[in-house]
Amino acid sequence: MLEFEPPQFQGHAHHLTKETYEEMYKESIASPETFFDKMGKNLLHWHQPFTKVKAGGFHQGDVNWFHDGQLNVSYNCVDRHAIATPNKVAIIYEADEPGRAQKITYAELLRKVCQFANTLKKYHVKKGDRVAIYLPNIPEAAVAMLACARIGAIHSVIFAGFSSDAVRDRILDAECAVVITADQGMRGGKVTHLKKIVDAAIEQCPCVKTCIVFQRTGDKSVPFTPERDVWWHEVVDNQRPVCPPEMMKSEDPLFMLYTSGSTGKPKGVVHTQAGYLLGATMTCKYVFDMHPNDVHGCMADVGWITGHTYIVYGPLSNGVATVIFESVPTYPTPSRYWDLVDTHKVTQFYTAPTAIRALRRLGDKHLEGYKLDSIRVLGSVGEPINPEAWLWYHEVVGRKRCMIVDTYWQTETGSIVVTPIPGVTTTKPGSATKPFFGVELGVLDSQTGQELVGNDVEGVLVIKSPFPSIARTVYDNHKRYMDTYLKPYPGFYFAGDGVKRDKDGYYWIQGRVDDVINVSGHRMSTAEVESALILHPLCGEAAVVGVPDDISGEAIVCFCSVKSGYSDITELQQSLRAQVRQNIGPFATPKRVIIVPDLPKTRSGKIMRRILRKVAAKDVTLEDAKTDAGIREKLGDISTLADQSIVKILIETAAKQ
Ligand code: 6R9
Repeated sequence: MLEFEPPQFQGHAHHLTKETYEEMYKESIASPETFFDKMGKNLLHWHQPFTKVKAGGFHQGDVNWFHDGQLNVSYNCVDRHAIATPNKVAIIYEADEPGRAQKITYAELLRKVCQFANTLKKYHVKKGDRVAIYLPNIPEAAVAMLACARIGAIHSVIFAGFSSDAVRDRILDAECAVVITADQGMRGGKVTHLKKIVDAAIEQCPCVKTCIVFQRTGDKSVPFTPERDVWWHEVVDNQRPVCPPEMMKSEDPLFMLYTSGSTGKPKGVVHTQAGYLLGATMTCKYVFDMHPNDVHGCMADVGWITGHTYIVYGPLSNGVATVIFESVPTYPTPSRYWDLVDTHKVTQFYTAPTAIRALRRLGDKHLEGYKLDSIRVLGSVGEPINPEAWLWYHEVVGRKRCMIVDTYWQTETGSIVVTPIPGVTTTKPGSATKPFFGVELGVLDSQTGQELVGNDVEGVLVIKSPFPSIARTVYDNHKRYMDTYLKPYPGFYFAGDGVKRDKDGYYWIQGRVDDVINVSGHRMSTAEVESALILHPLCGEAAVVGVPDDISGEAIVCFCSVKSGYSDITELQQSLRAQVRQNIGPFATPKRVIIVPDLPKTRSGKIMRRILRKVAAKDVTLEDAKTDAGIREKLGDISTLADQSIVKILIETAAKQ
């Protein structure tokens, strides 16, 4: 088994050493009140200091932290640095078009945030109101988020790859009166028609009164409804660049972000002010070993939790420069990331395994001539990273001198929960290693719910006690929060992932144990994709499974039984794929659609997905299908199926299509 000692840099002191880390971790678990009292006071600016650190728990679903304290998140992320270091760069905007980077200082950011906060007020947004943000990965997205935080509005950022139906559902669920978007988006040289998509969505959203439109491309043909729409530049430039921050109670909601679970309907996961900000700030400081002059390069999109925490809130709270990257790793060439790293002297670089695998496949020549010597920490997030990709990241990108942090966390955890620590942790490629401060993990037997103690065990991952940045509820549906996370194994937070704890107590995340598929780090539930397919006029029934994929980690395969009335099967498959794109977004496009006469169902009518998973992954072949014994050997017991003959038909059909 490969292991790597954490690198030490000449002339650079890490925040933590093996000794300080051990002591701090122990305290964070044994006396969380003392530990987080210090962290909360040292890392955040409080308007009204807290006296109570922690209350509530997983049994009742009433977790709360620092509840009598008051602060403002935008003050912590912007004002305090604008006061201390006004001319320091806060945001580096690396636009889609190469060579067009722009820098925004903390003083400038403060003015922009204030002007936008005043704009929101002008359109009657008040504390507690929900604001939808559907923007490309541009600084205005961060400005809009921070402006909401400044006045206490709850932002709901909707990733700009979602289709109009998905945008509509999210706006309606949160009853947003204001939507912020752009005329168009630019990604990898391609235009996306954001305003058109938003228009189609809000036609069906009577709650929307105002749509603020940022001019990203300046396209003249963009639709504009004067009674409802306003141009960002026209209204914002008129506002006063001063706006006093609203004082927020620690447990007031900061934002909501939709994520997929086992059912078709996305959940609006709610994060609160102080606990979330502390998690974001602490993990940036310790996991990325952030120092004042760092340039943090998180390549995610602000539309996902990684962008919220590690592009916007975490780095800005620490007062460093954060990169907002609008493009894709292969545009205009597969050297784009490395060009960006050398140009901006990026010190922490954070991306997803899917990008690492894709770049690895394209060859090392794209890294030739790049120094990459500014990087100290290389991070990975979103899905398990296979050891080959890890080693490539370490050797070819990190030149064997950087710390690799494989960080495991979720939309719901708000910030990183399992990770190596620079200067401290011996890494093993493929393992996210050990829990972060305040995080106590458990491994349970999925059937009995019994905790598996000791090392060398495998089961489902749970978190045993609340830490500051854990999500507090699902928007307008606390029952769903309880049912999804806290009821499955009472007293624990159920993460939905399988895990192994090895002989050294290292954690190896095994992927989801529920019906969630992870395509290039995008979380989707099988039920969500199935609901989209059913909307197709010819689709009778659909079952969706994930199959392993070399680049995207997993890919979507759909089995559909269809009504009569189609002539060309290829056309039908195309239109079913288009249906999913249209209903969810391009990132959810199925890799394959297999048209089948029927689905494999048990006598009680449940679809046996494990059969479909094996058929889709080609784990069972035509050769196996020749005999019952062959089928049984590959698929296990299928005796509970209502009609066992369907299995052979499925294997044959899948092989042909
Ligand atoms: C931050 C983020 C969460 C799910 C999570 C797990 C998978 C994330 C991982 C990882 C293995 C890692 N996941 N990081 N699996 N190793 N380092 O991705 O949030 O979009 O909510 O996804 O992603 O399955 O449960 P989110």
